[in-house]
Parts: sequence; structure tokens; C-alpha cells
Amino acid sequence: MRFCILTIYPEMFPGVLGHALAGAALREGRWSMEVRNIRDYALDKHRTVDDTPYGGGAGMVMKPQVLADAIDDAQRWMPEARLMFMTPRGHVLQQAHIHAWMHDDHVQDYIILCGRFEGIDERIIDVYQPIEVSIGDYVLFGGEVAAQVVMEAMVRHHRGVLGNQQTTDEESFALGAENACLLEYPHYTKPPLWNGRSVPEVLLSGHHQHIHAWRWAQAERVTELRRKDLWEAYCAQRGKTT
Ligand code: 6GU
Repeated sequence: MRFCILTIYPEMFPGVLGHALAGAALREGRWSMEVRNIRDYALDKHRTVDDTPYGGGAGMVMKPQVLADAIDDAQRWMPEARLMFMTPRGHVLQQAHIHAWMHDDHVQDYIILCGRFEGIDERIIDVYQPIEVSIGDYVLFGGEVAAQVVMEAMVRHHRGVLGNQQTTDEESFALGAENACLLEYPHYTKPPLWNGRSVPEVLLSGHHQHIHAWRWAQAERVTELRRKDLWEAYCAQRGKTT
């Protein structure tokens, strides 16, 4: 799996992805990342990448030709790559998207364009038709952190990166699969009694069927309480009444 990142802040990468499991997998070559500075495609002596918006208003807009040259260069390098543009106007990222992209065996290359300022010239979107991706309904300074969120979610699902495959498999009943999903059940570890609080008896029983049933019931309960949207989708899929 290969990523090509287009940004005016290349020093922000690999960022969090240089550490822990993702970082180890990067060093082992299980996934790779090439970071290109959009500013390198600016031709004037000040290396200008932005300009004032037509029609007036606050903020600056990234210039089309500089972006086009950066994207063209990345696409020459990765002709089959999926092009993504990080923007709060995009589709809000869901685990189902990660799942769909990861299981498309045809495309394992991704070019991720990180926007800054007020945005990019709309004609770039018209011409290149990137997948526009947001990580939630709030506004960040730019797409760099969001790109790392998308990459971490993908790297995490990449074969051989997660040591314990069961961790993702088990999530197919919690958040994870393409199906409607539930939030995670509560977890406990040693000691059995901490600060006067004990661990639910069933988890100490060694009875795997009972444990499974308890966890499932807990996952349903927490999902119904916290996330009516997920709960309704889950019930609809299972023909359950809410
Ligand atoms: Cl992808 N970019 C920015 N600038 N803000 C965001 C976002 C992306 N996703 C949520 N907020």
C-alpha cells in the first residue's frame, strides 16, 4: 500500500504514523509514503501557492496551476492511484469507506491532497474529481491531520500490520465491518478488585459462550444509549424493532 501526500507542510509527515505499530510497519516496508511539497511546483521566485478569492472575502485560495502540476506529477508516478482531497466539505469518513477501499484489490495506491487556507480553486475539483473526504463536522487549519487519520485507519487494516488479527476480526461485531455495527463492550484487566470495584463475574467464569453473550448484550446496550443512529441501522439490518 502506497501513499503520495501533497501538502505545503511536508515536515508534518509521517507524524503520528512514524510511531508504534504503524511506524514499525512503515520501516518494514509494509506500507510506504512519499511526501511532496506543493510549493515546489510554484514557479515564481516567492513560490506562491495561494491568492485572494474572486468575489472578495476573507482568506486565501490555493492556485489551480500549482495544484494541477503537483497532481499531474503524482499521477505520472502512480497512474492507478485513487485521488483524495481532504476537506471539511467531503464525505464524513466511516469505517465502511476504509473497508471498501482496503478490499478493492485493484487500487492500493493513494494520492492525498491536503488543503490549506480557505480552500482550493474549484476547477481543480471539476477536472480531477477527487474523492472528497472529511473526518467530521468541525474545522481544522488544514488537511494534514485528517490525512493522517485516514492513513492510520487504512494502515491498521492492512494485512500483516496488526500483530493480532483477532483484534480486527472481533470488531466485525463491534465497530469495523461493512455491516451496521455496534460500539465496543467494556474491557477489564487485572487485578480483579481495584479501588473497591470488582470485574463482572461472568468474565472470570471461563465460560466462553456466556462471556460472548454478555459482551454482545453490553455492546448493544452502550450503542442504544449513546448512538441512536448506529442502533437504528443495526436493528434495521437485523429486522429487530428498536
Ligand atoms: Cl479533511 N480538513 C479540514 N481543514 N478540516 C476538517 C477536515 C478536513 N475534516 C474535518 N475537519
